[in-house]
Amino acid sequence: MFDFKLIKENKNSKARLGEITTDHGKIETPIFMPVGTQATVKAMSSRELKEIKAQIILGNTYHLFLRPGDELIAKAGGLHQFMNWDRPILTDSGGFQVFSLADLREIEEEGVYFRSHLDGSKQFISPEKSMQIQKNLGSDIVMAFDECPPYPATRDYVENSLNRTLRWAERCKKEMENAKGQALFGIIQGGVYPELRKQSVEETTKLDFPGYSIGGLSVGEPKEEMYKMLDYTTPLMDKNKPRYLMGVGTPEDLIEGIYHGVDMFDCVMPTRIARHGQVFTHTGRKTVRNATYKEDFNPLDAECDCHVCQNYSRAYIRHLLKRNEILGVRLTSYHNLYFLLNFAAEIRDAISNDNFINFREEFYNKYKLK
Ligand code: PRF
Ligand code: ZN
Repeated sequence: MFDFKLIKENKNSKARLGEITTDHGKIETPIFMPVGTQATVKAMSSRELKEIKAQIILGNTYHLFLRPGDELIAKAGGLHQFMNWDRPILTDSGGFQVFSLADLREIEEEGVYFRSHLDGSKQFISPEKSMQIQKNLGSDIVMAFDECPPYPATRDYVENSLNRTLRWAERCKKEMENAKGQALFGIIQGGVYPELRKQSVEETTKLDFPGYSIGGLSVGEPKEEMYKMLDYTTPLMDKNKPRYLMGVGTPEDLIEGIYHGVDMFDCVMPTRIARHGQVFTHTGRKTVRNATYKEDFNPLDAECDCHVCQNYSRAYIRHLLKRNEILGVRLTSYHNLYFLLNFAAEIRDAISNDNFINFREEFYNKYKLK
C-alpha cells in the first residue's frame, strides 16, 4: 500500500506537513532521507540509523545492479532483508547515475548503453530494465527512469530530453502495473526553462503517479536559479501528492525547499563531508580536522543532543580523523546525519506550531553560509 496525507499547510509560505504510509511503515514529511548507495549508509549500522530516527533511506539501482547484482539481492529476500533495514526504502532509477558516473554512454529511445565505471564492461539500462532491477530490490518507492540533462543545456536539448523522459515514464508505469507494495514516482524535468517545467508537470501528472520528484536541479546552476525554478514549479504540482527534490539536502536547501512546498530530500553531503572531517553545527559548517580544534574539548555542536556531542570532544574527533582511525568518520557521519534529521524534525514542529517563518528567519540569523 502507499498513501500520502496532507496534514497542514503553512499560512505564510508553501510549507506543508504530511504523512506517507508504506508497507514498511509511516514517514513524516518534510523529511530528509540518508543516502545508502551501496546498500549501506556509509559508516552507519542500521541500529545507529534507528537511534538517530531515520525514517526512510535511499538505495541506488545503478550501483546495486553492477555490484553485487539485483538478482543476488532478490535471493537474499530483497534490499530490506539484505541490509537489515525494515523501514521504508526509496531507490533511484539509475537514470542520473548513468549520466554522472558511467563512461561512453549512448542514449537511444530504447534505453541507455554505457560502460561500467568499475570495469569498463558494456551495459544497458532501459526503463523496463530499471523497473525490473527495482522490483528485485523491493524498495517501497521506485523512481522512473529519466534523463537529467546537464547544465547548461540548450532549450532544444532539454525539450527533446524531456519528451523522451515522458515516453520512458509511460513505459515505467506499464512495467510496474503488477508490482505489489511498490509506489512509482514520476520525475519532473525541464532544466531552467519555465515553459518546459510546466509542460513536464502537466504531462507527467496526466500519467497519474502516487508521487512526483523534481529532477534536474542542483546540477551546477546558480542557487538563485534553483530557487526560482522551485518557486515556479511546485504551485503547478498536485497538492495531494508528495514532492521529492532529488539530490538536494544542505540545511539551507532544506529550509528553502520546504518554504517552496517540497516534502522529501536526499543528499550525500552529510556523509561525504563527514569523511573529509567536516561537520554541520547550528552556526554553520566547520572543518573539525583543522588545527584550530587541536585543543578544543567542546562538543562538535554545543546545541546538538546527539550521542556524539554528548560524549566526545572536537579535539578527540580531530585526533581520530588525523590518524585515519575508523571511529573518526563514524562519529562525524553519525553527528551530521543526526543534525539533518533533527533539523527536519524541528521544521515539522515549526510548521505544526505555525512558527515556520520565524524558524527560517532565526536559522538565517545564526547559520553562516560559506
Ligand atoms: N534524476 C534522477 N535522480 C537524480 C536526479 C535526477 O534529475 C538528480 C538531480 N539533482 C539527483 N538524483 N533519477
Ligand atoms: Zn551532534
